Amino acid sequence: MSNIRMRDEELIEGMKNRDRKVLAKVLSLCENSPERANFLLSKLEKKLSHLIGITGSPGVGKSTLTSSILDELKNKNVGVVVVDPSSPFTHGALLGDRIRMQSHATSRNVFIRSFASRGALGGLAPSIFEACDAFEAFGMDDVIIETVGVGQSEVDIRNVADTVVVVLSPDGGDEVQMMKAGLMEIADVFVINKADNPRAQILKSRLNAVLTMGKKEIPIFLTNALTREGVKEFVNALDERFQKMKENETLAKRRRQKLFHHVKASLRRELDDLIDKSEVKGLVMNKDFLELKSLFVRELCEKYK
Ligand SMILES: Nc1nc2c(ncn2[C@@H]2O[C@H](COP(=O)(O)OP(=O)(O)OP(=O)(O)O)[C@@H](O)[C@H]2O)c(=O)[nH]1
Ligand SMILES: [Mg+2]
Repeated sequence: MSNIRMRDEELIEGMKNRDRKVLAKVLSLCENSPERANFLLSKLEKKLSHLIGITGSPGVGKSTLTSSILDELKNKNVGVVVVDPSSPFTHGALLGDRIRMQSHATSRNVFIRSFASRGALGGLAPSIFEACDAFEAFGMDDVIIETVGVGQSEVDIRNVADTVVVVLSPDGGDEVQMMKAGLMEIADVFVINKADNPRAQILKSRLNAVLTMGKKEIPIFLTNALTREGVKEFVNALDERFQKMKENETLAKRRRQKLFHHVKASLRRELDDLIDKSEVKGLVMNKDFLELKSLFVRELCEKYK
């Protein structure tokens, strides 16, 4: 693994020079050839970006909120990953995402990339880890990851982001039911979007009542993503939270957890590839269970000797 191919050198140089075309290529590598991306990215210094996960049910306003966050973060370099849901009922909204975010797409300091999701309800693809590394290597201040659904996939936003923002909206039917179903455990911050809806206040008091039963203190923000009302306050709070996380042990702890899950996802992926390839090559023929198992383990050990 020690030789750097010429092409890799070019990519590394391009990343150092903050060449957006090269970033696009590296992000494609993250998706299609993640182990090569991991290798390349290990050669680059990384900025400690604030990795912000934005999650919540379809249609609560995650993309609109992301757009208004970008408006507030004008002086910062920001990477955005929109997880492309494979679920058919969100396809219309996805087109909307593109149109809404287009105003930012041409901005020099914002880079938006959509990623295919793996879970049926649009969880996170394992290569999200590499994508975050790529944005950090590019020197982004913040990275926003928009994803639909919680706990639907093998890779959870909680294991990727430094801060998980759970967005709720008053027009979603049984939001409080959803909170009980696991959102409370993963939320670091709640946003009740569509605050222009009078029921937003009711949702806030109900959420407050649920939260008082929990152990940790989770702030709630009310926003109108369309008019940007409440967004500045929310963005400032995110910034303050990140500064605090850096000062105390929380960020280091989250990053250790992220690293663990990154390695796990990467090993799983490699083992899967190895097993699939062995089958194609016919290596699985005439071997019994233990022989095959040790063959795969040996192959993987050989690679990392
Ligand atoms: N009234 C009101 N409408 C909003 C607000 N924020 C977003 N919307 C609208 O809600 C709809 C859904 O917004 P999106 O930003 O696409 O929601 P999303 O959560 O990204 O949706 P998915 O990506 O499909 O999960 C759009 O029609 C938005 O214009 C808000 O604060 N108030
Ligand atoms: Mg969206």
